Amino acid sequence: MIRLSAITPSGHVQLGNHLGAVRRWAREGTPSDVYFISDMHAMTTPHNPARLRSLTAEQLAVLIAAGVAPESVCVQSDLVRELGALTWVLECTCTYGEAARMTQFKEKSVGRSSVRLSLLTYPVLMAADILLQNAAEVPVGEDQQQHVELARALARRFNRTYGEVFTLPKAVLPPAGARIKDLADPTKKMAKSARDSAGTVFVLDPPDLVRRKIRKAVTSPEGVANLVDVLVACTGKEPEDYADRFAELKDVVADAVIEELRPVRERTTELLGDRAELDRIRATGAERARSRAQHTLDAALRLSGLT
Ligand code: AQP
Repeated sequence: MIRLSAITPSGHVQLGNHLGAVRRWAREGTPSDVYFISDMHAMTTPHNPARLRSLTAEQLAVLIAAGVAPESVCVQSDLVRELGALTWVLECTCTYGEAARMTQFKEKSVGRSSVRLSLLTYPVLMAADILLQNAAEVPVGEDQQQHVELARALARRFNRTYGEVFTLPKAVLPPAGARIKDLADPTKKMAKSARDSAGTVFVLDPPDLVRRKIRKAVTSPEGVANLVDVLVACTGKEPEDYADRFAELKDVVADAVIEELRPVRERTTELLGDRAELDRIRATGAERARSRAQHTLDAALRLSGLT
C-alpha cells in the first residue's frame, strides 16, 4: 500500500504542518511511500521565483530532518511533464462546479481583485499527484481532506468511464493536531502564509521566539483548547495528565513544542549546509517517482483516447 502526501513551499514550515502531517510521514511512512515538496502548487498565488527555489530546498531539508525516509522524498516539478499530461486528462474529467466548490479556493480568492486560474484548478493537479503514484492513503491535516475527496471522485469517474486504471485514494487524519489554530486568532487555522506571523510557530523558529509566541497566545476558550491540542499532539499524553499544571499551561506547552522541534531545527541547519547531498536525494527521488508513474500515465492516456 502506497501512502503519498505533500507540503507546499508557500512559506516556512509551521507547527501545524509538522504535527498534522510531516511528523506522521516520518513515523508511519514506509520506503514505498512518496512525500514531496509541491513547488508547482506554490505558484497559485503571487510568488517570487528565487524565494520559491530556496523554500523548496529548505522544506526538503526539513522533511529529511524530521525523519522522513530520504528514499521516499522528491520535488513535484521534477515530474512536471508527467503531471502536466495527467492534469489535462483529469481536468477533462472534473467539472467547473466541483473545482469552484473547494473551500480553500473560496477562502483564498475572497477579496482579491485578481485570482490566478491555477488557484481554481490546482486541486486537479493535486489529484494527478496522488493518482499518478497509485497512492491508497493520503495522510493530511483537516484542511486538505476535501481535495483528497475530489481526487477520489475523479479516479472513480475516470475508471468507470474509460476503464480501471487508478487506485481510489482516501485521506487519513491524525488523532490530535489535525487542525492547529493560529495562536493570536484561534478562529483561523495556523498557516505558513499568514499575514501576521505572531500567531504562527515556525519549525525553524529559535526556542526563545517559540516561547514568546506561545506566552502571547490568546486565552479564549478556543485558544486554550488549541494549546491543549498542541500539547497532546507533542507529548502523546491525555489532557487529564496535565490537570494539576493548567495554571502554567503556556510554559508547559512551550517546553513541549521546543523539545518537539529542537532536533528538526538542528538537523535542518546541518542539511542545508550540504547542498550536494540534498541535490543527490532530490535526483534519486525524482528518478524513482518518474519511473513509477510511467505505467499509470501511459494507461490513462491510452484509455482516454490519446497516444
Ligand atoms: N494548522 C494546521 N494544522 C494541522 N495540519 C495542517 N496542515 C496545514 N496547516 C495545518 C497540513 O500540512 C500539510 C501541508 O500543507 P500544505 O503545504 O499542503 O498547505 P496548506 O494546507 O495550505 O498549509 P498552510 O501552512 O496553511 O499553507 P498556506 O498558508 O500556503 O495555505 C497538509 O497535510 C495540511 O493539511
